[in-house]
Amino acid sequence: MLENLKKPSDLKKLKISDLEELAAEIRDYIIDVISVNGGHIASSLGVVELTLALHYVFNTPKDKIIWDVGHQCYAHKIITGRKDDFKNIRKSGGISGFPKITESEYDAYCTGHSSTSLSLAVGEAVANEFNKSGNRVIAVIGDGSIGAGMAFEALNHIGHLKKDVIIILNDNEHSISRNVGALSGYLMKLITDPLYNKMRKRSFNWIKKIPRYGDRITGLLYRIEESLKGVIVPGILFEELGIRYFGPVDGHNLDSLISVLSRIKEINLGPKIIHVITKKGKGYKPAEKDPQKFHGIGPFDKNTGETVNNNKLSYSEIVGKTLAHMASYDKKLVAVTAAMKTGTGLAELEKKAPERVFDVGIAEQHAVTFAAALASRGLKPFVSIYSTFLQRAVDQLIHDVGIMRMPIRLLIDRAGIVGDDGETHHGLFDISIIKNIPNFLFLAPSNGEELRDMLYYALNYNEGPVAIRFPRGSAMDNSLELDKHNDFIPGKIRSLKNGNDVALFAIGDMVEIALDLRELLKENQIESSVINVLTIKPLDKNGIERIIAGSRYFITMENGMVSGGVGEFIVSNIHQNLKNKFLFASGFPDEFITHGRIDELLKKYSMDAESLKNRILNSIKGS
Ligand SMILES: Cc1ncc(C[n+]2csc(CCOP(=O)(O)OP(=O)(O)O)c2C)c(N)n1
Repeated sequence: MLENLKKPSDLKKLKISDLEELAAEIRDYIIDVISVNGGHIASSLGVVELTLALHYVFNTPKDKIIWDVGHQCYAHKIITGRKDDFKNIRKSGGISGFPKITESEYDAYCTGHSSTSLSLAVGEAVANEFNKSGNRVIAVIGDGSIGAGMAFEALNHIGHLKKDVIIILNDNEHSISRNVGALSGYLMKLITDPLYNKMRKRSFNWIKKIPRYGDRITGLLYRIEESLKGVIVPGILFEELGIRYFGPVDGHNLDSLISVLSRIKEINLGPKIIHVITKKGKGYKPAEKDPQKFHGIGPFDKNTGETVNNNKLSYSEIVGKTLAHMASYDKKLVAVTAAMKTGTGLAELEKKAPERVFDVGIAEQHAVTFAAALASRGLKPFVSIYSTFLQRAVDQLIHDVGIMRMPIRLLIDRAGIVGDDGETHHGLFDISIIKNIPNFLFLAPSNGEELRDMLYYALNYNEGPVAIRFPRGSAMDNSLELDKHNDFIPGKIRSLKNGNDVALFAIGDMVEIALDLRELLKENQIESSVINVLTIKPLDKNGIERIIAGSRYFITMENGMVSGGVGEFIVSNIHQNLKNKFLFASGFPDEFITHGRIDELLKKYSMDAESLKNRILNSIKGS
């Protein structure tokens, strides 16, 4: 079936039983490819039927399907002309793991961060009306993502504007971990409460019976039903906001999905929300059993679901284990995560002290401001957020933390490029943002041991906010002792190797590359020094000037944007007459960096040791 499917309109020729068969083929194909490439498999497996039903009923690409977060788009990609390309998903030169407008006309928007779909959908609906296009817009948003502030802002606007927006609430009871929060409890109530279920039957019976007499009569029936429903079940949140609620619907039953969507398509009277119940990981037993593990996963054994363990501690694990240890003797230590308990390592602390970990849901802005208040009353909050998602909370860092010098301990995980997830997920902007916020102490460890020491330092640093940025991946072997530490002194560079020709100022994970680079330069009779910058702010101006004064040239190396980065910061802060020794700042240029393996991307942007050696040799020749 899949072989013959060239575009979504081909679906319309199929019978429901054919679609069921097709869904099974798509699942097998997703499992085959993702077990090799890695990816967001559990969410994608959960929406195979929903994807088929949407493309079956609506007229894509004119009608727009907006996938919130976008990690559930694999079936969508497969049936929208990218079946063969899917084999190379997330690989260098292959298709992206997220919807991407440059990749296909069926991808309405680029997504990767959560909770943008409702704002996009209402914008589309307004534009459709202005343009008299007659096109429809459908936002597919998960029960985790609908709890974020941005989604609430859009719901508020949607209920007010009353435009033709169709919202599919894809409820699988999970965010990455099990979903948290009052809204998630409320959704559960909608599914299980007998009164709501009575209403569900009513609303479905009603939509099945709508005669096709044109909008005026349909509108009248609609309003009668609306007021009746209000009497039977007062207080359905969405209805109160002015958005018609339909559901719950079994998201794996193509018959129900297609019949409900077809009827809803007929009614273009204002915003509607269809509550669809799906199972995360559906159809692949290991993922159904452990949807959290299979949310985003590297390559795994298809038969067993096992992944390879490299016996190394990741930076996030060092965070989790070190905080767990410190929490055992410091009762003021608390931690905050925005729906990333496992990814940030905080699950480790939660095992030891569940009452000290606050998972606030997908709410980075709230996480930061909440932590500011905790800090102001003497608690010691560690707020761990991926660099890319922290972009959501820039104003909170300035307004609620920086200005009042609130001593939050901000852990910026996945700083730098992250590889396969691509441009929506690389953490390339935190340096330029944080180093420009007054009152922040800003640190960057180059290995797990330094991170550990900085965490101990941060615990007792109360003069203002401290931010620590560290990359994705392995930091140290398992033997690193986390219940001990060395004293860390901020504001001081660490000189690792001496050499008079070129000084290599490296930040964070670039230190390792600088050490390799030094060896390559040596083979070319160039002696270089390697300097671990460690503190981005305040810069060790004297230490840096001393090194530059003793070198013929210098370069800077960072895993972030060159523009607004540490290199520029160093150059602008040093004494005028040292500036002519500067060769270049290595980092990422002014463009969005696509997906690919980290080593491939470093090479592509001439940030690996070999390319840097060549750049240095050429620059010296030209100087
Ligand atoms: C702003 C932002 N914060 C965090 C994330 C990381 N993240 C990716 S998916 C996800 C959970 C989404 O849950 P839900 O909407 O229920 O979708 P599901 O994974 O269940 O399909 C999170 C927290 C993100 N993509 N964007």
